[in-house]
Amino acid sequence: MVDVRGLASNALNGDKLALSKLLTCIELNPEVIKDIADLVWPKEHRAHVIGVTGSAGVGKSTLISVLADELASDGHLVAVIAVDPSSPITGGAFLGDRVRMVGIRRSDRVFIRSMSTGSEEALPLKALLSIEVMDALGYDYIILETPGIGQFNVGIANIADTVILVLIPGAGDEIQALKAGIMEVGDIYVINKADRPNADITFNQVVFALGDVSRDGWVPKVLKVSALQRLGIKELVSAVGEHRNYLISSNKVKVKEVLRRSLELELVMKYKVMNMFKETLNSNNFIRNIYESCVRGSLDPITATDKIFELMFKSVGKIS
Ligand SMILES: Nc1nc2c(ncn2[C@@H]2O[C@H](COP(=O)(O)OP(=O)(O)O)[C@@H](O)[C@H]2O)c(=O)[nH]1
Ligand SMILES: [Mg+2]
Repeated sequence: MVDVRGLASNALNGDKLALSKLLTCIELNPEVIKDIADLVWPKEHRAHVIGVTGSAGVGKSTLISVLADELASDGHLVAVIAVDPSSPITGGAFLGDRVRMVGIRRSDRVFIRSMSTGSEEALPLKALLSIEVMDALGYDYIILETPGIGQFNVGIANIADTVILVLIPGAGDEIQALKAGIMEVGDIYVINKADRPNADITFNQVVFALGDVSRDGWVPKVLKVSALQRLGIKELVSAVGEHRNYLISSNKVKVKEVLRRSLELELVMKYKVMNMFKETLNSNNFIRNIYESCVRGSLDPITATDKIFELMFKSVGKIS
């Protein structure tokens, strides 16, 4: 048995290895949160969550690495959660405990966590719970790298306080194709790899595509950056700061927090109901029979679900 409380209290004292192990425990079994809730559950939201999204290869990992380093050099504690398995800053499966720190100078203020194990479906829940725990541990910024495809990306606007959408020179076609989706999601648009030709063209295309859009008083920012050459990073940090100030002054920080928590609760409920279902499927013959009738086609799935829920929640009522 892992001493989860011990790990949590060591993590609270700044022990990164303990934090890493704690997050692994939570990933394997989110139920352990119950054992440490009094220690790590944030009473109030402090950390600023930055979501960084964009297609594979646009330089998200590289950008996050320099952004984290820049924030750390300003004295902030920064945690990075990369849900991209191919992420070079975490080295993917090469690292035993999947933790590494970037940079050399400010490395002790940056904690990196790669989340590539398990089903993609479970990733948002794991990422959210990890965010909550790291928030409680006093991290000022939590940066989330998400691949630009798949379902996870859709939820990023709900999870992050500030969404950075990364594009590269020549992304004009992509902007056209995904115009509605892409242009709705970002608070800050970064044209990365601006050391390459045609960055200005793409910059103008993004500015044009955004038009005069203002979302509740926030006008999305468009920046040219070269993560590789560390150009435009300070401007990016100030843009994040401006967006953060905007969220605070317009009281939207609370709104985002409520969105995040409500998504979290929803995901936990789904997780627990599915687990309960899998358990009872093995142990309860009535439920097994309903399931069999449904998969064989003699019972419709809605009626089957109603019947299964009735039995499942009846047995829950008896236990508690
Ligand atoms: N020229 C140039 N290459 C970059 C820049 N940022 C990242 N790259 C390169 O782009 C490739 C993909 O970067 P990566 O950070 O893994 O992209 P990700 O898939 O979006 O996380 C790597 O070879 C990086 O070195 C940049 O600003 N300029
Ligand atoms: Mg990456």
